[in-house]
Amino acid sequence: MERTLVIFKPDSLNRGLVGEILHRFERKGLKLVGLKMMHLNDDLIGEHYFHLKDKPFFPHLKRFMQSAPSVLLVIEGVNAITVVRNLVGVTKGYEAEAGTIRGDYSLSGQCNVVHASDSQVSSDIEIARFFKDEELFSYDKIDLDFVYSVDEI
Ligand code: FUP
Repeated sequence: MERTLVIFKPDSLNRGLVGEILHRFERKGLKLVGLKMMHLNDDLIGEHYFHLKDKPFFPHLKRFMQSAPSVLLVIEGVNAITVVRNLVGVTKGYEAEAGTIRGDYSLSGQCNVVHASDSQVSSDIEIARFFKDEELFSYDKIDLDFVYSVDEI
């Protein structure tokens, strides 16, 4: 099983999309193991978007990400990192395929509703950045035998 970090960005909260998008992850069969609301302070934004800190759009991105709280999730499943990235779609909402979250809910390269970890290395770092161990839950989800075949888990 893999775990991956998802952030519902301030546009999701302002547009009232959190429940609808969370429902998509649940309907897919993925397991929710962490959930909280946070305001992302300067340090967290600086770390999370370190790879973009020299881009001209970084100040706008930071202002946007601090314009409202975010809702953060940790999601678990077989191949969860790839599965969630595929559900989310490519970065720019206006390029994302219809049927993906960004493709269905975003028209913007910045206000693209959600973030999802892009690799095992990133997900490990991002989960540790935003969640304490005691904020993550291990439990038996009762539909497991119908979400995966026995040889898949
Ligand atoms: P992703 O992994 O799809 O979230 O994409 P990136 O890490 O490349 O970008 C992170 C965030 O930077 C995007 F979600 C939105 C923001 N961004 C902009 O604001 N403008 C751009 O041109 C590209 C990215």
